[in-house]
Amino acid sequence: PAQNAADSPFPKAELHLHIEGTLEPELAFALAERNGVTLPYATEDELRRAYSFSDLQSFLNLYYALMAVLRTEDDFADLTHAYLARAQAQGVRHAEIFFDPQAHTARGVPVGTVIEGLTRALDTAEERYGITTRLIMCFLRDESAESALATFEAARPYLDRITAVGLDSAEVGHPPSKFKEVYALAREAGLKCVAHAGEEGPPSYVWEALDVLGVDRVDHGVRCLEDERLVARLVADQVPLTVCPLSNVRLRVIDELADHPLPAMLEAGLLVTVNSDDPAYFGGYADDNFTAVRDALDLDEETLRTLARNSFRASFLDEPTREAYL
Ligand code: ES4
Ligand code: ZN
Repeated sequence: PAQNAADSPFPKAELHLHIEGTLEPELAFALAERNGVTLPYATEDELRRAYSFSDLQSFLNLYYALMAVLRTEDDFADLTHAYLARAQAQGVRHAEIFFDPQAHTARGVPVGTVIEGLTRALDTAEERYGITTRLIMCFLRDESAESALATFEAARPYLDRITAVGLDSAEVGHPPSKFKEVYALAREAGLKCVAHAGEEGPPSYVWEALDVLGVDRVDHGVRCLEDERLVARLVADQVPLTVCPLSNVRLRVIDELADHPLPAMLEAGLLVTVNSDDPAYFGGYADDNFTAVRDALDLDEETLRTLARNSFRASFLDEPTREAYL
């Protein structure tokens, strides 16, 4: 019988996943109770009803508010274990995980608490879940360049646990060039570089991510299609784009999944991957995104395999490990 992606998900790498975006209502309430934090929602159902977004900012407001429950190393470790268990069930064999240190340091949680908690869980991931992992430290682009620099310096003692830096949060009005200096420091320290660009922001932000920040991958990047020269550049250099289909629908970057430019992006020769972004908020984890695009866009098995292969090609795994998946 034909394999059903839902009950036998094929191996894939997840390259665009915010760990704070995996906070499910159930865990949010459990951690609120454990930490004596009062949430502005009475029940899990009431919270779930708030998951209706009009744009990126309307989502970010809830995303940052719910983080109030994350306070201790245990909280970050529990959050990470919950994600890894779900990812394993979805065929994820490798995960490159974003975290937002400033969203926690701003609430008085030291960056060391965040990183120690995350890595305590991640250190068990290969053995317990069969998932290799990397950590990507993101700067909040709607905070200042100085704040990003201070965050990078505060994280220096932990850089051996961090593979790359990234850039996220409210995009429009905060072009990549604002963070030129901290990206130069990150590269000097031997880190890879990625940045969200071309989600809500214009193609010029993708150009800046490439030419000013020197990114190795672009997160989202779907608006690149508005600029023919940019597409040609991304294709020529095979710069990976970490596309998040369910996220794009929930944040109204596109109207509905059937209109998603994923097929056009593949057709153009772009190195596209499928990812879940903030799965607790957007209605699905890694394989749920694969299944959703398969059904909405009528993708054949070969295309799904290409997308899965792309996810390993685009990863920061070492060459031999990557090759073994291709
Ligand atoms: C995010 Cl979907 C998205 N875009 C930008 N920043 C983010 N942080 C968490 N999810
Ligand atoms: Zn994202």
